[in-house]
Amino acid sequence: MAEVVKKSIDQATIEMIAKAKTDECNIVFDRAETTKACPIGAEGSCCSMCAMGPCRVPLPRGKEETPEDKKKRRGVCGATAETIAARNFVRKIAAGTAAHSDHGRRVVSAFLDLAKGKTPGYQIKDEQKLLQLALDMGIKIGDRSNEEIAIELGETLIREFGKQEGELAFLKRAPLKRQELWRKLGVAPRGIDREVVEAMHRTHMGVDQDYQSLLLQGSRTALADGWGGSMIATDLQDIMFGTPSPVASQINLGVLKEDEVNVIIHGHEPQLAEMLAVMSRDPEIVAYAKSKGAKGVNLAGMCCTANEVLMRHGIPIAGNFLQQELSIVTGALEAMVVDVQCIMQSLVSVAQCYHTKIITTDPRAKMEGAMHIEFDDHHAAEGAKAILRVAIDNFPNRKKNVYIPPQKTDLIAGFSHETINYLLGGLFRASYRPLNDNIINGRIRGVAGVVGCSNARVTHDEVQLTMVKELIKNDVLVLQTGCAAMASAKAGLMVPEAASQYAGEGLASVCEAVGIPPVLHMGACIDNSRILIAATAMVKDGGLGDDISDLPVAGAAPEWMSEKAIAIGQYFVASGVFTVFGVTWPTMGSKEVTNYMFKDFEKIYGGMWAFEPDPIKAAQLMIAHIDKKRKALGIDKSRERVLYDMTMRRQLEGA
Ligand code: SF4
Ligand code: MSK
Repeated sequence: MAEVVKKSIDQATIEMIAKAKTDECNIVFDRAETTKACPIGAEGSCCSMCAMGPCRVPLPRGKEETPEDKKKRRGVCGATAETIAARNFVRKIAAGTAAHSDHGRRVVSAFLDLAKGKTPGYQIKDEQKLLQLALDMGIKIGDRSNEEIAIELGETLIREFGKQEGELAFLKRAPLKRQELWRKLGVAPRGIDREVVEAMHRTHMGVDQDYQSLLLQGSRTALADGWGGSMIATDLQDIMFGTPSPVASQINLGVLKEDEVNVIIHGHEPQLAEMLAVMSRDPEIVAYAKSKGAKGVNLAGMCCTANEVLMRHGIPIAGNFLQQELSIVTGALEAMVVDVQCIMQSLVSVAQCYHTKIITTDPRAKMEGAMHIEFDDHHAAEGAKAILRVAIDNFPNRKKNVYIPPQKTDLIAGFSHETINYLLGGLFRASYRPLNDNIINGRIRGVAGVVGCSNARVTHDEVQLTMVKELIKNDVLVLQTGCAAMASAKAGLMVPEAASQYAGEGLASVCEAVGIPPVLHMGACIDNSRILIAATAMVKDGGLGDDISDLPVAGAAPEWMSEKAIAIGQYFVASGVFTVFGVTWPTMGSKEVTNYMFKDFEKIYGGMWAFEPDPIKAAQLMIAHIDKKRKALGIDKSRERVLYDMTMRRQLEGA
């Protein structure tokens, strides 16, 4: 058991790892032991951009690199270790940006179909956000119908992907100073697809061979993700499915039910998940489930799809990235329905140990051995029902080895930018002013975004949780998305009561007055764009400088694994945020490139990267950065404390 404990600190996960062993089912935690990470690839020193390679140019082991060693560290074409490390890094950014942005493109196309009346199952849920976004984009409202406005908005936004000149429209949402800096540096993205294609071109054999120039294109590509593809996806999803507001739910494998048909939705895009959420309660589907001996259909989420349907429907979450196989290991999962991103290919072989059906639904993401039921937005209800019937038909096939671990934890999610604005300022004076005031008076020391994945190379959930606890203990308000948010939620940090238990005195007093947890769930990976908007709102509300880089804020992805995390990190850095990653750092093979990103970037962007696998040390780096910014703003000494309690907020609203 001791050996199992090291793999995770989450009890449900620990129990399921042990069950997988008993059931002789090979899972990710086993493969992480048998398949060692390649140290040369991990440090970014392997180039496979042409057939004269792959060329490996690792740092010398066990000794300091001499100038002579450095000269020898070249590929067959002469590419230096610097060029190779930077090229590999920029390709990760391009892949991450492509993933988020292809998601965004699919959302725009669903939005256009909705506006044209081609998808009867969906409606415009947030009219106010539609009109606001249309105004932001310069679209005439007048007496036009919502549908007419939506068509023009969708057509305008779809052009953002293929635009060749100019700059992305959403860049205008950033603080003015930041926009000017991007223009001066030449990193303001022109079109989303254009930046990804140019990044792939410039990293091809024999093109851009100056690491600083390569990294500029890395920034431009990443900004096309954060202020482009991801932001478009978040905004249109809110319009179609509703802007999240606080919602209570539960998380962990204990949300699966012994007497119901369990269906997990896993992946990233919410269209299908939304329809499954509705159809799982359909009387015809419930009756069909009962006809097979189950009490009903129990829908739960996994990874970022889970965050999407949690935020809008309160659907419970079964777990984060490293728990996807384990939900099958319970023996109680009838179907896992997947779309795109973060879906382990091993799901099919794990399912063979039990009775689970793996159902792929997206033409871009098929899996050998899985059942494919292609989801079509135009016939969404029928598609969702067909999938649910497959799951229900599978209920009688459960084997004897069913065990659902009891762990499940309460959480509150749904802290969109709009919700935070309202909670802090009240309905009539929605604003970040009270947050800024509490930062200025020192009750809140700063704000940290802790995001990203779980990674089988470190103890599951431990790194995130240790970091988040250290931050809130030191009065840093934590905003979270993705699988990192789930680690905190499982540990009980996402309920208002966590404030008095885990947060420092100042942060706890603000959380108690407003009635919020000290760790706020802001959504899925693409919703990191909400954090950019929140940071911009803090700048615009005044008192904390005139750019994101002036704010006492920091970012982290302590258990990252996906290329999307690198794209996210780079757009945070290029937006002026100090960002710390854990686990491993993919340019370690070049000290020059790494130093450039860890030091010189600050002079260029006002934000920079850092790598620190120890979560306490990483949190302390973030706190030191926050304190540095507080000092620069002249708010390092606590001022008179103005706390907006409920009474004061009511007075404000009534004024
Ligand atoms: Fe080797 Fe150069 Fe080809 Fe890369 S591009 S594989 S360094 S020869
Ligand atoms: S799902 S990208 S493991 S956060 Fe977005 Fe989780 Fe990372 Fe996938």
